[in-house]
Amino acid sequence: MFNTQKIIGNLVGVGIFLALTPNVALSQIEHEVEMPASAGEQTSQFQKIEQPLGLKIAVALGGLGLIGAELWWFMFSKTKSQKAQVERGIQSVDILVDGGYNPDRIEVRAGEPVKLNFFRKDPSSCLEQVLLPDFNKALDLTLNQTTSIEIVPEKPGEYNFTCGMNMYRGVIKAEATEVSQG
Ligand SMILES: [Cu+2]
Repeated sequence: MFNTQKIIGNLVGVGIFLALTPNVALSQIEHEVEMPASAGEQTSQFQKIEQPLGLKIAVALGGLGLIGAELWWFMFSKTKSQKAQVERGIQSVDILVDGGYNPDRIEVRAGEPVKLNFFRKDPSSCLEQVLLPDFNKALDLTLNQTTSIEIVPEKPGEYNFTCGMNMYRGVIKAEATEVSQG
C-alpha cells in the first residue's frame, strides 16, 4: 500500500541531511586549519578537499527546495475529512491504522456519542496505542483487529487523537448541532 507518511519521513531526513552537508564540510575544513603546527608531519597527511562554491550552493539550494516541498505538503495537501455515519443514534467512524490514520480528519456532531473503530493493519509498535488526551483515554490496538472506543465531544471544536509517541495524529471536528429541529 502507498505509504505517504513514511515517504514524507524519508524526505524530511534527506532534506535535512542535504541542508546540513555544506556546513559540515565547512566546519571540517575550519577544524583542520585550526590544528596546531606542533602536530608536525601528521598534518600534511590531511588534504583539504575544497568543494567548488557552486556545488555547495547547489546542494544547499537543493536541500532548501526539498524542505520547502515538505512544508507545502504538510500545509496544503491535507487529506479529505470524513463525516461520521449515524447508526442507531450513534455516530461511528471506521479508521484504518496503517502508516497513520485514514481518515485523519473526522467530522461529527457535538454533544452526541461518537464511536471510533480503529482497525490496526500496521504492525509497527508506534501505532499500537491511540491516545485521546481530551477525553483522558488511551486505547491499545490489537493487530488485524478492530478496537472501538466511544466518546462524547460535548462542545464544538477540534479534538486530537495521536499514537502513543505523538507522531501520527488525527483530529475529530465536532460541529454544533442545529437546534431548530423540533
Ligand atoms: Cu508513534
